[in-house]
Amino acid sequence: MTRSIRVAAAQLGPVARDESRSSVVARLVGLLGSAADRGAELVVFPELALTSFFPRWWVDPLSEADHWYESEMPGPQTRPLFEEAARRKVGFFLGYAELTGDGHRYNTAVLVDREARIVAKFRKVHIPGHERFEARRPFQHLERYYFEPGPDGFEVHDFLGAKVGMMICNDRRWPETYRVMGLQGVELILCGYNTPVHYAPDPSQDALAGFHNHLVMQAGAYQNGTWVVATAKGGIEEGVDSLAQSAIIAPSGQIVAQALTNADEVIVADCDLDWCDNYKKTLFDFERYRRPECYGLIAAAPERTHDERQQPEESRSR
Ligand code: ING
Repeated sequence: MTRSIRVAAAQLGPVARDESRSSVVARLVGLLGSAADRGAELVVFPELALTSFFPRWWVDPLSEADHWYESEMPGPQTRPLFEEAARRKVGFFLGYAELTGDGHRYNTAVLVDREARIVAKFRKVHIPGHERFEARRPFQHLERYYFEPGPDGFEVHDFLGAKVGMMICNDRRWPETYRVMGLQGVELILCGYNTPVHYAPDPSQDALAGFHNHLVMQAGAYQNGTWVVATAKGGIEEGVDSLAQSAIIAPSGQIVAQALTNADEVIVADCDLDWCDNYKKTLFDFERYRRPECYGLIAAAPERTHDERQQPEESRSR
């Protein structure tokens, strides 16, 4: 009897700046219903799924951005999604901007089980973009102004009979993301992203946005013997062309399902979890083949010279 889980990526098209939470939640409920109708047990929504990608705009003082964040999850406006998920017995991954009671701001995702209980929370580790307004950019990417880096790293959870991990957007570009979860036996990594096609620091990368998106996730999946389900908020959102291309990727690195549009769209695949061992127990048998004694540089703090190298520093508080 193979261990299999039917997973959906519920891609969002653009969310307008003035679109209400309840309007967006209605879209999420509709997508979850379609996924459930197709037998999905788990639905993956995008990063910052409840609002327009607000880091494209500068506001000062920062408190003027508070309305983009959730201070409770679920709250009155997101509860309908939790209720529908419980009614349909479907788990989900939801990305949103989190404002904690003690004033911390994170780019966050929650993992919610089939009874609509939050079983895990992940806070984005790699925060891309810049800290202050940069006039020369056609649009801003101020994630480093709006979010602190997540302090907890990458965890793997026993969920729906699988070992499930989470990452958000830029995290998917860093090989360490996958390997830290791979070393914990991850079999299914869930991801949401908002990726502008235009990359102001090097526009030559624009034409490669789709290639780079799938490249990093196919490599991460294969090199760690894990499934990856990655869901975009895509399309032209407030004038910014954002990559769609949501995908479900097998431990072989093959793309088994991919979104065809830049709009709201559900894709579904049966993820055979036993397929992971085809790679974990052969090529990537970490116990047998890894050489961690040769990898110290990877976790060393950059400013350490060779003879000063010590244990990796604690993650810096902001
Ligand atoms: N977005 C981007 C990402 O890593 C980015 C940052 C934008 C990278 C454009 C490259 C090009 O996909 C987020 N939200 O991390």
